[in-house]
Amino acid sequence: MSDLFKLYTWSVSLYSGKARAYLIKQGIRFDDISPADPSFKNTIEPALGRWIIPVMATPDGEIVQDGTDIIDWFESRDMAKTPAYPKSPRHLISSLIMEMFGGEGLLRPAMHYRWNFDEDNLDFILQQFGLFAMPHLPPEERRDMALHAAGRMRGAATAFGVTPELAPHIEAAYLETMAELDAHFSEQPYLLGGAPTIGDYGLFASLFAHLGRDPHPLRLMQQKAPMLFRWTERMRNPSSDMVEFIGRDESLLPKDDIPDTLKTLLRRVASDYLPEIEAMIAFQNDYLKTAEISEGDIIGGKATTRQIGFCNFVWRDQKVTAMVMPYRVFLLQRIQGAYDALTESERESVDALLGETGLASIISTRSTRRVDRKNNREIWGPLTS
Ligand SMILES: N[C@@H](CCC(=O)N[C@@H](CS)C(=O)NCC(=O)O)C(=O)O
Repeated sequence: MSDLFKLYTWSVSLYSGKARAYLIKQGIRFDDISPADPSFKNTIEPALGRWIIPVMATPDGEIVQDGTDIIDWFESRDMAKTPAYPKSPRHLISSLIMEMFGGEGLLRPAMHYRWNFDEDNLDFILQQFGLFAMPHLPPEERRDMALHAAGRMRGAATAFGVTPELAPHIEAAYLETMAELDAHFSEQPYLLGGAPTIGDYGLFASLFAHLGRDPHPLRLMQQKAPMLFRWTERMRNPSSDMVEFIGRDESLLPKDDIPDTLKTLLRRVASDYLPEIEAMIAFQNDYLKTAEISEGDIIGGKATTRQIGFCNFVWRDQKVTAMVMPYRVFLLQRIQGAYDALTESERESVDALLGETGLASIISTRSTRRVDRKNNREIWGPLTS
């Protein structure tokens, strides 16, 4: 039996990047395997009840789906070289917030910049989708099938709120966000100093496979945010890759310090993602009032369901409609759980930071029922109020 971990991924997959970057940074020996490999259909899919990546298979045959769960598998076994979860309170909470923002809050620009720039992107995307999904077919046969899959994913973009009316706003917001990320990574190698933490891995989801790899947004990043681009290289390098930060070591910033450039990014989460979080929780709490649910039920009734409905909210004076995905509540609860576990004085210092950055309600906006994960899927947990 191989002693290597297997990671079922492909490079075009947003969430795969998060898990892969973690394994690379921790020096864990693994093989990237395509889900087109027969073992995926024969072993992984039946175990999960759905087609989804990334999936990790451990040398003992354990199967773990989900970027965060893959990271936590190693963290809970003390196998991390540089732990993903900072020990000090403000570092921990801001890193968890950026995890959620990177994987979920940046999905609108990630989908927009992949699917709405066909002239620059489409040939490359179809070639890549065909290559990874159907490596056994001759290249000329792959394109038609990839086109079919692409049609499905364009549809999914709309469900995330990517519409023609919103496109100029998504672009304006992304340009601002990119500039803020560029300013941060001009001063810090990673979000919190000299080593990556969970927030870096979360951000890497959107900022690599789509925004840092598809031709149109990649060029935009190289032209407008070269230090952000450097960070996307750094996150794929087993070394700390901080050549431009002479004299820096691999430790996090001292004294639980949050640099101003990170405060700016937290304000960005408040302006660009908090309205959606609040609308999502309001929708879910309403849904929970009438839905017939028992603790332990698979959310949506089957493993393949990702959303329970649509919520509306206002962002940049625009009305946005977007899917409500309980997985996001799971990520939100991680922030809230970490906060609840702090001492009173630690909470005070976190409260000051969240107050200053407009994020106070990220702690108070709570679901009336927990979203938990069991057997690699989201389930309804106990009532919380
Ligand atoms: N919460 C999951 C999300 C994984 C996910 O959405 N993966 C996409 C590819 S990037 C997928 O497999 N989608 C297939 C589908 O939804 O049918 C994670 O973080 O691993």
